[in-house]
This record gives sequence, C-alpha cells and structure tokens, in this order.
Amino acid sequence: MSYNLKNLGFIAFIGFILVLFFHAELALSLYFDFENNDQLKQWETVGTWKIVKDDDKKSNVLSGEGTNEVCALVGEKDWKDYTIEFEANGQTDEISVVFRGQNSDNYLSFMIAPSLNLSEFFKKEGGAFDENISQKGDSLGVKIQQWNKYKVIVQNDKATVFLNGKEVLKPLEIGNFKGFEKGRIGFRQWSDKAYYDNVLITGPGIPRTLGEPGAVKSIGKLSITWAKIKKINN
Ligand SMILES: [Ca+2]
Ligand SMILES: [Ca+2]
Repeated sequence: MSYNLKNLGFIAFIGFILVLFFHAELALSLYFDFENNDQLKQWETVGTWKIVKDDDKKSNVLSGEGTNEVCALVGEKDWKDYTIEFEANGQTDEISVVFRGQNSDNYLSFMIAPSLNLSEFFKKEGGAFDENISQKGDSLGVKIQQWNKYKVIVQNDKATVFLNGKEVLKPLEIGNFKGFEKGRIGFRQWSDKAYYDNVLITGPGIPRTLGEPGAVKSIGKLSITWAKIKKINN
C-alpha cells in the first residue's frame, strides 16, 4: 500500500513537470501588438521609442524617431533562424527591419526608403554601413505614411523578404558574413520616424508567449511571462 502511494506521488510529480513543460512549449510565442506599455520593456532602444496611438490604424503601435540612427532590438543574441512578421509605416520616410543583430552597431537589415525610391539589404559591422551586399530595388510601391505587411524569413545562409505576401528582391546570401550567424531582431531608421505593429517572431528555440494570434487572447502579462520562461529555459 505504501509502495503504491509513493508511486502515485511520483506519477503526480511527473505529471506536474509535464504540465509545466507543456505550458512553456505551447502557450508562448514572441508577439507584440503594443497595446500594453509593458511590451516596450522587452526592447533595448537607442533613440526615442515609445508606444503611441495611431489614429489611422486605430491601434497602439511602436514609434521610433531621432536625429541620427534609432534602433530597437528584441530577443536573444544566440537566436539563429526565425521568421519575423510585422506591419510598418514610414511616417517620414524609411522603415527598416533588423535581423542577426548583436547590438545597434552590428546587424543585418532590410530597408525601404520611398524618398530615395530604394529598397535594399545592408550590413552594419563595427558601426560601419555596407550597402553593397546585394542587388537593390526600387520602393516596391511602398509610400510614406502607408501601412504594409512584411515577412522576413532568416534561415541558415539566406534571408528572404515578403511584402504584402509577395517575395521581393533576391534573397540575401548571408553565409559569408562572419559574426552574423546568430542574433537579435529589431527595427531602425536614420533620422526618420516610423511606426511598427503586430510583430510576430517564430522559430526554433524562441519562446512562445501568450498572445499569438488565434491562440490566446490577452497579452497584458507578456513581459512577465517571457521573463518567467527565460528563467525556466536557463
Ligand atoms: Ca497594435
Ligand atoms: Ca532616413
């Protein structure tokens, strides 16, 4: 009898661990709708970044602006492959998404600057920009003060960009870029103001957080949840 009780206790314990694990694996995805000010705490920022109400979209959004370069990074330096989905609106000109970033001086990026009729990938390494790492394109139909949907798939030695569901430019070959094998995700502009919203980051090893579209409704506690998960994972 006592043996059975012990077994029962052990089974309950394993069940408890499984529930914890299950919760951590299924309940979370890195998603920001910026409807709660706490979500900004996840981001490491250079320049002025805040959550503002966009009257056009009727939604709270992430706003970045500054006189030189402004940058907001999220995630971990050891994340390798991921898909970043987001909406962006260049309030004064360019929008630009960062991937495989270590900090605001070392990252890869894709940008669109309507005023220059330009879209391109570029690299910032040790604070120096290299804009000649791939074929350039025009503004791809993107206008200033217009919301568009983007998706960037970063996988192994390639980065592919989709604009409103359509693949644009040639994928960036990143296999030869030393120091850019892994890195964080983010946004940046140079001397411009831009809005971003509904940022969803998915990929192996990336914690899944409450609020993934279609999964769980509330993401009010997102920052707390991710902090907890980071503790569990570490
Ligand atoms: Ca929003
Ligand atoms: Ca600019």
